[in-house]
Amino acid sequence: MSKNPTMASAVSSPVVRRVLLVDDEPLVLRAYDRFLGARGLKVDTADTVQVALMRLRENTYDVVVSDVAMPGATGLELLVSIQVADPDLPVILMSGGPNVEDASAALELGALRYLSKPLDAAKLDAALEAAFLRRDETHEKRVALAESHDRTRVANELQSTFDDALGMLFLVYQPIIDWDRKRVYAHEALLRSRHPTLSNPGVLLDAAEKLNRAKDIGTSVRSKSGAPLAAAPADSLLFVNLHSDELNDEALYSPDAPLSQIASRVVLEITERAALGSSEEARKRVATLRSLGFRIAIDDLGAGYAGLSSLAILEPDVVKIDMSLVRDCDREPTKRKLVQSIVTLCAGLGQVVIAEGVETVAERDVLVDLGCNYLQGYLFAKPALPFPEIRWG
Ligand code: G
Ligand code: MN
Repeated sequence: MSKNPTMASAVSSPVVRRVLLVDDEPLVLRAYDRFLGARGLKVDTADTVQVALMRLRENTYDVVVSDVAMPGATGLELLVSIQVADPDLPVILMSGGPNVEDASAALELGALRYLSKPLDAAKLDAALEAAFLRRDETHEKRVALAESHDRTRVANELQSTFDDALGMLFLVYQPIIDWDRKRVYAHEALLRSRHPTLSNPGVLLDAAEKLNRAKDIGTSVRSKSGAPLAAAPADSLLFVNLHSDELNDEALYSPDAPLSQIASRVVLEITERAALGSSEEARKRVATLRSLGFRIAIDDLGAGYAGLSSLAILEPDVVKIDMSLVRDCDREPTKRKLVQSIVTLCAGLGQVVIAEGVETVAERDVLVDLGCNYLQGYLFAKPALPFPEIRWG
């Protein structure tokens, strides 16, 4: 950054402004953190979009200054999430390799500025000043106009961005293997989108939830996911993730629906990520799905949101152990004991157990030793277009 420490007036205002600074490069993060701190701003940092989203949930900021190119989700994806959650929060994007497509996408999606790195101090000051001005103006406007037309426009734009992403949705498939018999037990269909800014499935689902459109994603996934099954190994099953909102979608229960036609080969995965609603209601709905021929799996068992009570409520046919319990199970005795307990419990209940997210040979060997014969993870195959090769060795 060029050294030109002229203080912008809004930057030196008596209100302490809070900045969220996002960049995956530690050196850049530290340098800009210092620069902003020297201007009397209160700075929080994040080295990934995921961390940034967590900070945004926990704190209130006056501006977000974010890098564009980062591994995982990009600054543009962060921008979209912010536009969904708080369209009045100004976002300044910065890029080490600025290009016209990104710049126009950024501005179209509502970024306040798109700056190139290394940042020019005067330009950054001017952008911050504009951000704080806008923050104050929008705050006043909001108080005056509860129902702002701007908001409707932004919401409509977001709806249309989301519609575009929905139109570009496709599925990848990850094998679940039967280790003993060295064959494919099933494939899990996993959601992806070719949309340039809403491609990360987590960000897409987040946007869907905020727009109350999770059902629409489910409809698309359910209509597409079964198509490649004809080319899958005979008798192999298809695992499809259900969002809990889909349980309230009558279309899910139609005997004429595409998935219902192949229900005997389909296992529906349910998590408690969003609440299941009343347990009586969930029980009834799951019973209806079973009467159509579907089997039921509990997804992510052992993650924060999938509690043991879901076993009692849903009485699943299949239990998927979350990858947080699988990770390093060869080195962590407590994880081994937890896996062992789940395997024993599920064997007693006649349930199939699958370990998710297996990444190393050591994890695989421990899981097999513990009696967990069904495995899924990058060690065997990453999710890919139908159907990825399996590495057995
Ligand atoms: O919540 P659910 O279990 O459906 O999430 C599956 C996600 O986990 C997918 O997005 C998939 O890409 C990812 N995944 C699959 N196998 C592995 C793995 O071995 N390691 C990691 N880190 N992620 C995995
Ligand atoms: Mn799943």
